Amino acid sequence: MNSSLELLAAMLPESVDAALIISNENRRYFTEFVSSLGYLLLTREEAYLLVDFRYAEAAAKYAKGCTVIPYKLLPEEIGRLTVKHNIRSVMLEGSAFTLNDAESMDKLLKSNGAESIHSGELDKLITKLRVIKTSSEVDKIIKAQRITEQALTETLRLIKEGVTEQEIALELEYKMRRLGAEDVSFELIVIAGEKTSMPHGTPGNNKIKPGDFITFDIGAVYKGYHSDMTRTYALGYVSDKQKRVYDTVYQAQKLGLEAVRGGAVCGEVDKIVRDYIYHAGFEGCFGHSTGHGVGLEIHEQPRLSPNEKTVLQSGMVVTVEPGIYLPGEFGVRIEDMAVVTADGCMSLAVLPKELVIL
Ligand SMILES: [Mn+2]
Repeated sequence: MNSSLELLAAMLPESVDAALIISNENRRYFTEFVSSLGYLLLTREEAYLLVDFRYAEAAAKYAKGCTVIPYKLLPEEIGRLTVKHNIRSVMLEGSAFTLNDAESMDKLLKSNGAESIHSGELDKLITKLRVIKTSSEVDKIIKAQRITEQALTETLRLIKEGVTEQEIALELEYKMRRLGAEDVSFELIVIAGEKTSMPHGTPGNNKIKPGDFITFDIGAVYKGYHSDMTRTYALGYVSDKQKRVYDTVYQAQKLGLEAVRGGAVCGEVDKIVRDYIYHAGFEGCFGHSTGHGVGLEIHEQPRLSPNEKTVLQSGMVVTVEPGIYLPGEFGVRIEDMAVVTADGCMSLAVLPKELVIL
């Protein structure tokens, strides 16, 4: 077993003999093996990765810390391992099973004398491990971030009046992949003008014109790890109101990063950012959370949202991304990722955040 599997095995409650992990992200987290299907069965003594013919050769070569078993009939292998390790109870990864799959797994385990547990506890144990990033995980997130920043820097040179949001988004994605990204973190958000008031607007044929804000909410995936960043630029000139909104978001984002540190409560970080925006005269114009964890998934624990009681710990990676959105006019969002340390945080972005007029 490798260290992450050993940690999880040690966390299993006494009443439980095994855990069954089936989500792509968690199989990858524990074995480093990438596949679209597979069953990771963990007992206290041993970890097994059950894969079908498509992944048999690759898994034997690349999966870490587990015994790879290629299966023809899954029930036979599960049955054999249940008997071999005298498994009486198995925790299922509740968030990954559909109702139908859980029902079949319950039946299969029951026919081998084992009961399945759907308490959600396994998911909580895995989250507890994944929420604290190792230095090698942080390195991958930083690499994904650098790819994003370089692609954006190169793409900014192409921005001029008349270029469409979609053209810019395509260019960005192409550049990210050329720079080594295996994917984009999500459908890239490149929106301009009035559309910037929609936090998750999608790029279209809208042509960029002078006086527009252009919002980039973008990220790349590197070795499974995501990056997430938002910058808002202007073309040609800005109005006084645009400038005031930008400055407010800029200050709020700075305050948020200053509040992120080991021991801080997530909801309190959110409150500092939100209060600042509301007191600046924009109450009701910031309707989403201040931030979220990032890693093998783009949105992970912890959440920097109102009243969230989770306490930040060293090694967590979170975004800080306040925004102000004025429907029918424009919006501004600024977002960085930061890794939490004992007495503060280290921002993972190097691109400046002061208002840039292209
Ligand atoms: Mn984000």
